[in-house]
Order: sequence, then structure tokens, then C-alpha cells
Amino acid sequence: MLTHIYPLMYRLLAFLSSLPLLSSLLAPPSPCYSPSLAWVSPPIHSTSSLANPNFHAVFASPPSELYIIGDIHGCFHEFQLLLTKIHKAKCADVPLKTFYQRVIIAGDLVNKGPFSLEVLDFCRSNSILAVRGNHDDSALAVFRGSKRTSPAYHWTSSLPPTTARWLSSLPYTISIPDHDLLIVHAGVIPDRKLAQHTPYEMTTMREVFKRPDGTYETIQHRSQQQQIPPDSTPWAKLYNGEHGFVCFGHDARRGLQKEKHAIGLDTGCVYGEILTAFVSPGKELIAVQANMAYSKKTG
Ligand SMILES: [Mn+2]
Repeated sequence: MLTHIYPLMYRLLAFLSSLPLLSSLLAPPSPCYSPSLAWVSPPIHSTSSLANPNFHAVFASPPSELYIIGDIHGCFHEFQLLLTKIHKAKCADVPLKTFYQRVIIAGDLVNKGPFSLEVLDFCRSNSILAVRGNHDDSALAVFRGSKRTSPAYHWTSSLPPTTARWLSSLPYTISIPDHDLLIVHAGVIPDRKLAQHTPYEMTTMREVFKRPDGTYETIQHRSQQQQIPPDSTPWAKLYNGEHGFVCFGHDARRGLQKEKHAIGLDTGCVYGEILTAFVSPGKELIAVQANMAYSKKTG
């Protein structure tokens, strides 16, 4: 009997879901950190695996000015200095709460530096938008039980579950059509649709090379010792702007990368260099000097 009822219930639900009002009631719960972010694919708060579907978010009604910040890596004090500097320079008359709604982090909020928990807690409690970086993903993996012996991950044992949930709800890309912007941690593969990227590619790539069939493949190198293949090219040099102007991080070795359709914002704060913000739409850069080197540059 039940086997007859289930398909009928499913069809009824599908019909109800197609009605505008009910579809909003039946929709998956919205992400916890921004009422203005529309999800192309709904976030799934998996506690068992990082093999989540690709999260591609669209920021549909953004503020007229946005400040995109590169890799923070737990450099909480430099992060605060930069926020203060941007606020003072661009919108001192705007309340801080409103100002934070204009800030987006290009991933790798954590690890290497001393204050990962503080950075996460600040961003979560102030509803600051961010995309996920490879370090954010690996910290989540350790938090969920993946074995890492490195003391670099000890801080994850103090990660509050609410903050972990917030971190796991972050998308891999944020598209902002009104600014013609795409935020992603590491990059996108030229000539490839967003939906065809894996989280690993979006959080780790630096170079691409051409396959015999003419399509591009990613390369990510882990350390300075590892050779960059001679026939590869930094992806941003080949990117034609098809997803908008891309703000990314992840490549502290190259530092600031200014290309026609993309800008690389990992300017090595955690290595004692600088923390950089990109202003949209003005394309201005605002930066602060790191207080010290917290980590040795390896890649
Ligand atoms: Mn990274």
C-alpha cells in the first residue's frame, strides 16, 4: 500500500513546490550568514564529508561598493587594521555593521597564522561573506576527524560547532553580476563552466596547461622546491572574463597579480608581507603591512 502512496506524495510535493509561495516555504533553509545571498545550488551541511556539491552563490543585490580581501591566514590584528583603514578611507560615516556587509574574503581565513579562531568568529558574528579556501577545507576536515599530525591544526579542537557550521556553509564561488565580479579562492579554468569545476580545483589551482584536445587542465604546486612545469601558464593570464572579473588569492609566491580580467590578492601577510583589499568598482587597492612573519613561505 505504502509503495503506492509514496509516488503520489512525491508528485503532490513536486506540484506544491512549483507554486511560488509554497516553493519559498518548502525551500531548503537559507544559509546562516547573509539574507541577500541567493544560492544557485543549496548548501548541504554535511558533517561526514567534504565531498559536498559545488557551492556557487550569487550575491544578487549587493551594496554599491565592495571590499575584497586576500588570504588572512589567522592574521587577526592585520585584518582588523585593514578593516579600520578601509572604513576610514571609504565610508567613515557608515556604521561598522553596515560596512561589514560590504566586505568579502577570498578564502584561507585560517592556518599558518596565530589567530584562526578569532578571524572565523569575527567573520561569523559580523556576517562577513567569504569563499572557502584549501586551508578552510582542510581545517574542517580535521575538525570532523581527519587525521593530521601537524600542530598547525591544534586550534581546530577549540573550534565551536556553530563556527564550524558557518565555515562549512561557505560557498566556493560568489558571483556578483552587478559588479561583474566572481570571487574564488584559487582560480577558475579558462574555457570551463563554473559547474564543471571541482572544489579541489577551485581551491588549489595556480597554473594550467593545454591538453592535446585543446582544453585546459589545472596544476597546483605545493612548494617552492617543486618545479612549475615549463609548458604551464598562470591561469589568470589566459582567463577571458567569461565569469566576470575574478578576485582570487592562494598564490602568495606570485603575490599581487594584475591581469586584464582577474586580480590575485594573496600578498603574503602571514609571511610578514602585506594584507590587501581590492575596491569594487573603483579597482583601488588598500593594504596594510604585517606586524611580523608568522610563517615561512613554502608555496
Ligand atoms: Mn590557499
